[in-house]
Amino acid sequence: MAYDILLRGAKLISSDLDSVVDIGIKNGIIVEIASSINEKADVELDVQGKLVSPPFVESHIHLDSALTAGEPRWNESGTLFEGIQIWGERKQKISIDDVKKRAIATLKQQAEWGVLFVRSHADVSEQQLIALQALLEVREEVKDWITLQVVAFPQDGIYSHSGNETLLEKALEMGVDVVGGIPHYELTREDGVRSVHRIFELAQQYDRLIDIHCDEIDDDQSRFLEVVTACAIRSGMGSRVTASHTTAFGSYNNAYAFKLMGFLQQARINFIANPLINITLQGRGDNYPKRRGITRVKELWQQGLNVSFGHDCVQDPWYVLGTGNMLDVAHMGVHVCQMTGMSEINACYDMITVNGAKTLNLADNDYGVEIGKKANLIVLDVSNRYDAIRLRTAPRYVISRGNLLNRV
Ligand code: 17E
Ligand code: FE2
Repeated sequence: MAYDILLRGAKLISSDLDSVVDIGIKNGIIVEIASSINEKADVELDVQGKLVSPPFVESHIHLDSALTAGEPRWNESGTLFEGIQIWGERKQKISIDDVKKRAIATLKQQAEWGVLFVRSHADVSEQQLIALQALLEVREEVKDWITLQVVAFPQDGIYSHSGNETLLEKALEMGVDVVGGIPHYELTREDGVRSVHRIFELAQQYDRLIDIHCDEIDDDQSRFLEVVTACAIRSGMGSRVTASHTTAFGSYNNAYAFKLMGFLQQARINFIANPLINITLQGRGDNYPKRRGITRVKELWQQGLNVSFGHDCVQDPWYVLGTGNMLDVAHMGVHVCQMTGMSEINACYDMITVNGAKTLNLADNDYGVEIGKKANLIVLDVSNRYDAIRLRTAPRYVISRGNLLNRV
């Protein structure tokens, strides 16, 4: 059998230091992995011991606001709340075309960096649901080369404005993959609790995943994670549930945090930390010492819970930098979470690959460099995860569904 693509001399992430393999791809599937393949192929890539990895997974980004930094004005305070205000002004002027252009430009940038699976939030607290409509159209338009999951994200809260709860349900009817929320930004603690219950109700009614912006604040009294945890335990939704940001977890006292860890062990929910943005956004009200504003990534990982890293933003009112390169995210994660041990650095790489795939609940045959799975993989110009994070270079090759996307 002639292969469509043959990779020669591939260093698989899972293998020990010096062994390399050949990988045969046919009709979009990895059909053979062996120490030496003698078949011919339309495209032969001699990768000379370079690292072959499953693609990067962007588990948390806001594509609707991407590439709007400075519009209509710069976020001078650098806080979450000024960001929400500025986006509130910018979203008065969005159109389907505007959102689609920026989202697709960002997705192309991401694919060049080897990202082939993305979960994006779409703000559904705008009356006409333009951002949502646009991202649902984008999901369809890009599906041959990148998988996009869309989260219905009520940026301004569900109960803070009348009509927002209805908009959230409408988003479910329109076909979002995931239900979101923002309990720490509801008007009262009670509203926040109620919003979490409502999100679980909707997720079960419509059979969708959950990903809640949860406790993204420095307030050590912001405790919606325990509500999410309780709902996850009682509903049995566990791994279909994600708590994003949870930065307040970094401010909780240890007695409370340890108790919560025990409950999290039962709940088995996923966590997403966004180190690039939360190191800049949080701690703005602090004098010195200044908090890092990140959830307890290392401890969650040590407890065997699933944690992934997201970019959150690429050039928007909350984070003006950003390129789409997940290795930048992992690099910042190593610093902010102080995960500099070798196994910790490797774990940070997993947080932008396999752990993200788990958070997204990807189908088993979509992800992983194994025989019989879809041919989604990247070749990095390094031979291990440590150098990948240290150097953060663009992939040499990106293969999506058996197609070679770039050839630098
Ligand atoms: N909205 C929000 O509530 N939090 C964020 N980090 C971003 C948008 C980017
Ligand atoms: Fe976010």
